[in-house]
Amino acid sequence: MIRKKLTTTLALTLLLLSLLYEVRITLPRTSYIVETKSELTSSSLDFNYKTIINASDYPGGNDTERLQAALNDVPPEGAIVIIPPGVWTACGLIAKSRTVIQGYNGTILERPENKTAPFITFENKSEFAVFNITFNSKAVPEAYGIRIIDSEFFAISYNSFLNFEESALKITINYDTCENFLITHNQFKNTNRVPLFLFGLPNERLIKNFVITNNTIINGLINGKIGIAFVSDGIIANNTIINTEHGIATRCISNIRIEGNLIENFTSYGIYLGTQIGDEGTINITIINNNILNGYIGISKWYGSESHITQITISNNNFINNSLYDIMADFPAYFIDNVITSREKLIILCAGALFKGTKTLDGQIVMPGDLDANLSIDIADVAQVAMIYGATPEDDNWNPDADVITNQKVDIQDIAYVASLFGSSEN
Ligand SMILES: [Ca+2]
Ligand SMILES: [Ca+2]
Repeated sequence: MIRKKLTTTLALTLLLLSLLYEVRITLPRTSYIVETKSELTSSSLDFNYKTIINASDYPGGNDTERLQAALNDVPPEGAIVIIPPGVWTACGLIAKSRTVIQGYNGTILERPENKTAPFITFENKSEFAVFNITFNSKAVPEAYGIRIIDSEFFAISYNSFLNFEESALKITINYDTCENFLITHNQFKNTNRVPLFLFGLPNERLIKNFVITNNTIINGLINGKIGIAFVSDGIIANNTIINTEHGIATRCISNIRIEGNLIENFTSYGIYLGTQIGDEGTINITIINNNILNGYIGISKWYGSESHITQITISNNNFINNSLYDIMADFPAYFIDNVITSREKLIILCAGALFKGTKTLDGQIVMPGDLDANLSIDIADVAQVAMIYGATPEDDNWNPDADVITNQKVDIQDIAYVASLFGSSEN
């Protein structure tokens, strides 16, 4: 009965969370509450279990045994397992439902020698959290941090993940769903191979209803990024990703908002919208108010060859100083009021990519198809493109601006694109 009530509360909370993304977690002495705040409303994900378990009270041959004994002692109605400050050399822990694992004042879990098991695994569990613990994987290959499988109603917050060569936090499904969860205020440092990873199953959206906010990823040149694949109904907001290979990597996602993230100094793609054969594709994505700076390509589809990408809005972002392109528009989307470094840093490869209010750093409007630069698409623009129909860079009359859908040829796609914009204006 108690559980049912709690679950109902949590369900309501997470419904609200799907609309919110400013998440604050408070950790008073005996109450563990994940709170959300916004101008509209507030709510909480409440882990206020009455039983407190102190891991120091448990005997064992090593720290793994002691911590596991403490976790085994969590009663069905739930408990808060406190791991006191200090270095605990432990991994391979298995946690139950209704368990809050709580560190404080510098609780560190360090990977034991010659062990590659995840630090903690939650499989088919609900109503749990991990707060305030530093995990140091000591750069051991193929060793994960926290693994969460087929679970719901959980929070992973205020932790530090150091020196991981495999996903520090990986959320997957085997048979069931993973839903209603928060990942907030964690720090990932020197973490490679997708430190924050949500990976569902193709053509399913069994990972859903999540909020990923205020996390920091620093240093991860081997596939360091936030990765989400085959997921739906989530928010990725206000995260900082610096010195990595990518920023936010997606593949086949639905109903996702990517907002207010800082992605800086990446060697490959800032944000990409990957696809995969056999999946329904990427649908209804809003990418807004992000800063994507000093990388290689700011935004692109990049991954996969399928083109089922629809209802994408990319607005009010800064794509600045990316060495190849700020925007590689190889997917259909509405690009609205974005700032790029210069005209040359925008390439359009897909006729479904439409632009409004794009500006360069020095304030110039970039209006693809406006060949005479009068900030409106009129008959003169359409005529200029049509006049050199068939031209390639070898021809005397070649005009790269007429090759709007860039393929080194002025063809029917270019004419159709400009004609479809007929009458539009940036004035
Ligand atoms: Ca014009
Ligand atoms: Ca062309």
